[in-house]
This record gives sequence, structure tokens and C-alpha cells, in this order.
Amino acid sequence: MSKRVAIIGAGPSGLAQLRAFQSAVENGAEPVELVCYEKQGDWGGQWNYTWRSGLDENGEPVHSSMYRYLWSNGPKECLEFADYSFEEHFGKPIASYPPRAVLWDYIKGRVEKAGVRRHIRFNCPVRQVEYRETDGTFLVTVHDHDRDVIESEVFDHVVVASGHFSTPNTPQFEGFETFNGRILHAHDFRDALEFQGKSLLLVGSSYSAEDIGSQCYKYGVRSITTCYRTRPMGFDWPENWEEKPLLQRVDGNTAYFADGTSKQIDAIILCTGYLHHFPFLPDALRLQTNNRLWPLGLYRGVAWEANPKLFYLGMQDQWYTFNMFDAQAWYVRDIILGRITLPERATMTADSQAWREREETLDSDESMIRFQGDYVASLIEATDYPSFDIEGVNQTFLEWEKHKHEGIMTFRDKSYRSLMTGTQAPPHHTRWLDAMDDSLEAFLHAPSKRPATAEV
Ligand code: FAD
Ligand code: NA7
Repeated sequence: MSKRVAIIGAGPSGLAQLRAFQSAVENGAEPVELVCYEKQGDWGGQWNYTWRSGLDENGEPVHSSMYRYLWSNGPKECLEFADYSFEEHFGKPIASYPPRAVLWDYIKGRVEKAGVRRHIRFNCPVRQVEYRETDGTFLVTVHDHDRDVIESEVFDHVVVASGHFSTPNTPQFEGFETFNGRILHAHDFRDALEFQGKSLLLVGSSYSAEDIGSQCYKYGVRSITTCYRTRPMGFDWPENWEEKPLLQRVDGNTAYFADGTSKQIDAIILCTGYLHHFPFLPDALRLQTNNRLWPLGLYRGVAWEANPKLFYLGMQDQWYTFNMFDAQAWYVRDIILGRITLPERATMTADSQAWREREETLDSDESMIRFQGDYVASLIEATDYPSFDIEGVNQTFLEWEKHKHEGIMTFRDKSYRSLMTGTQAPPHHTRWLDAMDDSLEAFLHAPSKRPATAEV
């Protein structure tokens, strides 16, 4: 009887797992039985935008932290799939920083081609995973909202691909209860136009603060103040954007900061990151970590050392994204297919510890990028995932960093060379700051020129 594998989540990681198995079968492997449970009504994970926040149509916590007008915050050349290029998908080279809809289309293109949608059960949040010592199987319990039934099935393996940028980390600051404006977490931010003409305070100094602030700047916010706990982002901000040390308290509409300064603000967005949250897993199977490059307990970043029939994908902090999820999914696939044999637990733990020790020495963006690049390379070496120029990707990340420091509002106008096809991306037809329509159609087609008026 073929093995049964449950995949939790049909975002980029879960879809990578489906594609990995389909690719093995295409190359002659015996099929395994795959069931991918997805709590949303469609695939693509974070890239599947919803206007909803709070609870979804089924009463489940909304997964998406995605906002309208999001454009990739890194070059697409760094996340390109090695087995499905942007050029193959769009039939032509496209610019380096696509908006969300374009990336979603790209993610979908590969799995539509692979024909794996039939394995996915949509509107099916996983409620519980139980490991049964008696026969070494997992009992997975889900709520199928389409049929409104709660049911359980037995699997040999479980792959957790439920993402970790969905459950907000929401610190409290003095005076929040009586603040006279809106307070929200980045998870619930949707449309920058809501903040047009307002003075906005963003707490946090990482991607969400940078991206949401840039969005709001683009769509006409009056002023932006970001505040940091550890260190400032340090970009050359536009003149209505100020960076301050951490918020201490708010009083009415006044925010007070650690340097003794204060500022009038209309709204606060907590860009304070996310929690790894797995309410469906018992303690013995549950990864507990903050957002970092090397969470402990996962051999090669994927196999749950305490019970390596269970796997996690995409649980690391991310420089690399889509092609790292692929590298992980191919590796997990090969463990499940018996092509890779896992060592004893003590050896797995020692290996993870060595990666952790190296992670703890990382002191610059460059060292972190190289660390993750080495990790991706080490996985790819072990499987038949198409090899690609990791050092080239590292270099592209470094160029991107340089471009951000040259101009935080202009870096999205730059272009890079594909490490998969060698093609240099064309510049986008419109500067990012002026590109207000971020639909797929507007991105792919230059605006038509108005016909010249006839001379009289
Ligand atoms: P997700 O995309 O989060 O997908 C997880 C899936 O699991 C979801 O579909 C969810 O519904 C499902 N799920 C969760 N719980 C359950 C359950 N109990 N049962 C069933 N299904 C469940 N990366 C980039 O490369 N470039 C960017 O520009 C970029 N921008 C980002 C912007 C935002 C606002 C966020 C939040 C992330 C961004 N990322 C970006 C990182 C992004 O997380 C990854 O690109 C990618 O989406 C991660 O894929 P994933 O499949 O691991 O997780
Ligand atoms: P990150 O990258 O995990 O960053 C979280 C930020 O929040 C970081 O600056 C933290 O500061 C800050 N933080 C966390 N807790 C607090 C408290 N209590 N007080 C003040 N500041 C705090 O999350 P992001 O949301 O920015 O990015 C995650 C993903 O979403 C990423 O892939 C993006 O593309 C979108 P620290 O530096 O730890 O002091």
C-alpha cells in the first residue's frame, strides 16, 4: 500500500511539496497518496489577497497579512523557481519587482501545469494532529467547512506548511486603551488609502514597518514616524518620515518616545512581527521558536528531530523564499521516498546545533544571506532539484541592499539578471512611486500612449 502524506497549507511551501512529489512521479517514482488541507478557499497562502481581516467567512482567523498595493520587497530573481522561470510563465522577460497579483499568478502557473490542485481540500482547517505510538501513524482531524463536518484520517507522514507570518505579535504600550485613534497590527493592514492625510506611527523596524510605511508614503500619508526597539532601519527617508527610538507611552493623541521627544499622531500600526503558532499540534510535535534563521529541533531545517515522520517547511526567517521552500520540499520528499536516510537523533541534533552555532555568529546582512544560501545549497546537493547559481542569488541580494541604501523609494525601479535563464530583466514601464495601478494587466502592459491630437 502506498504511503499517505498530509500537507497542512497550500501556500508556496505546501505547493512546493505537491510539486516535488509530482516531479518524482513524472520521473518514474511510485506515487504516494497526498492530501493537502488548506483552510482558505484558494491556494497561494499569503499571496492570495483578501479584503477580510479578523475572522473569515467560516469564522476562522484570517490567515492573510497581505495588503493591497504590495510589490515584491526583494528582486524576483532571488525567489525564482529553478524548474519554472518567470520567462516561461509570462512568455517574456518582466521587470524585477512585481506586484502581488503577478507573483500569485506565477506561483499558480507552476502548480496548474503540474496538475496538483486535485490533491487539495479547500476550506479545511486542520484542527488536530495526533501521533499514535501503537502503529506509528498520525490521526489528522479537520473541519471541512464546505460539508460542515469534522473528520479524521490516518497518515504515515505530516508536513506542516502553515506559514509563520499570520498570528500577530501585539505588544501593549501605556495609554493604548485611551488612544483617540485606530490601533492595528500589520496583519490587519489592507489599504494605504485609509491613512491618506494622516500622521502615522509604526512600531517596529523590519520589513513590515518599511513596506507599510513606503506604501502609505506613496498613497499620500501626511507623516510617518517609525520607532525601533533595537536599531533603526537607517535608510535615507523622505522628509515627512522620521525614525525614533521606541515608543514609551501615548496620551490622547500624543506619542512619547525613549529619547524624550513626542509627536501628535492619528493612528498606530504595530509592525512587531508574528508568532509561530500551531494550535493543531500537541507539545511533543510543536515547534517553539521566534523568527530566526535557525530554529532548533529541525534536522536540516525540516525534519522534526523528536519524531522525524513529521516535517516543517518554511519556518525560518526568510531572505530566500520560494526556491528555499522548493529545496526543503524536495529534501522532505526524498526522506519520505526513502532516498535519503536520516541519521540517529543525536547526530541530527548535533548537526542542527552546529548550524545554530554558526547562526549565532552572524553579524551582518551579508553573513545572514550567505548562511541561508549555504543552507539552500546543502539541501539542493542532496536531491534532483535543478541546481542554480546560489552565489549569484547572494550577489543579487547584496545589490538589492545597496540599491535600498541608495534610495528607499527608488530601489524597486532597478533590474537584475535571472540566475535561471540568464536574461536581464527590462526596467518597468513606470516608476514604482508613480505606478498606482498594481493589477497584473497594468504591470505586464505599458500604458497605451494617447494618440497625438491632430494639428490644426
Ligand atoms: P503562507 O504563504 O503563509 O501559507 C500558509 C498556508 O497554510 C496558507 O494558505 C494558510 O491558509 C494555510 N494554513 C494555515 N493554518 C492552517 C490550518 N490549520 N489548516 C489548513 N491550512 C492552514 N516573501 C517574498 O519572497 N517577497 C515578498 O515581497 C514578501 N512579502 C511579504 C509580505 C507580507 C505582508 C508577508 C506576510 C509575507 C511576505 N513574504 C514575502 C514572505 C511570505 O511569507 C512567503 O513569500 C510565503 O508566502 C511563505 O509561504 P508559506 O507557504 O510557508 O506560508
Ligand atoms: P520581523 O522581521 O520579525 O520583525 C519584527 C519587528 O518588530 C522587529 O523590528 C522587532 O524589533 C519588532 N518588535 C517585536 N516585538 C517588539 C516589541 N515588543 N516592541 C517593539 N518592537 C518589537 O517581522 P515583520 O513583520 O517586519 O516581517 C515579517 C515578514 O512579513 C517578512 O517576510 C515581510 O516580508 C513581511 P527587534 O529588532 O527584535 O528589536
